[in-house]
Amino acid sequence: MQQETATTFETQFEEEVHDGLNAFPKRLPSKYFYDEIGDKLFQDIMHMPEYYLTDAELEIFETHKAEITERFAADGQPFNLIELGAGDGKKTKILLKQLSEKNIDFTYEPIDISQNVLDGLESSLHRELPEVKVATQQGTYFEALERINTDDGTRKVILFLGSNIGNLLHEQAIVFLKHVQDLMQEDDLFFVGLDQKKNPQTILDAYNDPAGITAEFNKNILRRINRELEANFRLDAFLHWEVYDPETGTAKSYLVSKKRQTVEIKKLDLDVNFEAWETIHTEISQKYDDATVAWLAEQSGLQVTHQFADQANQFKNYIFKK
Ligand code: AVJ
Repeated sequence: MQQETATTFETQFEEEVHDGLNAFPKRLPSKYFYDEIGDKLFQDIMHMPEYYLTDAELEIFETHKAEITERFAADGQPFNLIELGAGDGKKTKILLKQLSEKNIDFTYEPIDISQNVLDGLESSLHRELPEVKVATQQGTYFEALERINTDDGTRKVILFLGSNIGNLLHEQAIVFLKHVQDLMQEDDLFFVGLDQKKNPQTILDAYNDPAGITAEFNKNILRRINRELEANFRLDAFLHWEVYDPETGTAKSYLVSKKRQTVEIKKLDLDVNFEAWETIHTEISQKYDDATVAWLAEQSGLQVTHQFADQANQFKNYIFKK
């Protein structure tokens, strides 16, 4: 039996920061980028010319909204349109508008970790599309998935946009997809946005912009540790570094210590030593191709039934069923 550690943690954040910075090589989970400042920085990223993902998915929705929503509506029975990690809903609104113009009966159920984000989304929807039925749910994907599990049997169309699944290694993505698969009924659909393999330079530019917004976003995790765990990371003593492996399709973000230094994290009672040029791995952003998507689906008990691409084939949205 493994021995219990003496340290107990108040939050999962404390535990993951502790474990990640004691590991070799060091790592921190990208989900902790998203506090109030991080949400704002990600909004800025989505508006950068180099971050092609958002515009490409928007183009797909504009071009294919008729076919996409027809497939969602299928048999004409009412359905729940559930979105995992809804954010500002900018892209989804294109589909919501199309569905409502076609008088299709559905309820939009956006799920997000941030109540703040959900409140903003709900009020903008009441203003822009007052006829759309909205039921927001606050929570993590997995809490949300549990709630989906206990619903009333109405047909489900689950949205997971923006290549959000790309933050997961294939192995973790399969666990996630299996969860979703397990909660799906025969006629339910799963609509997923996945960024595609492309010119490696385009990917590096998207994750290493000259204005340094992505660097700020990456370093925000240090800012957050400073604030929430009483630490003294100096943000200018770390470098944002991006690599992309065109063979595996994995983009990786690092924070690199520019010098030998020690950082104190008071709330964890921890001193973290960095050698000069030592790394913290903070994020992966996986890129896909059709063969990899088919393999992931097969591993998770899903099938790809349709796919939609932008003109330049930068990004694709796939419809999966059980
Ligand atoms: C929100 C996970 C899709 O990986 O492309 C943007 C986050 N990181 N720039 C991505 C992100 C750096 C983004 N996702």
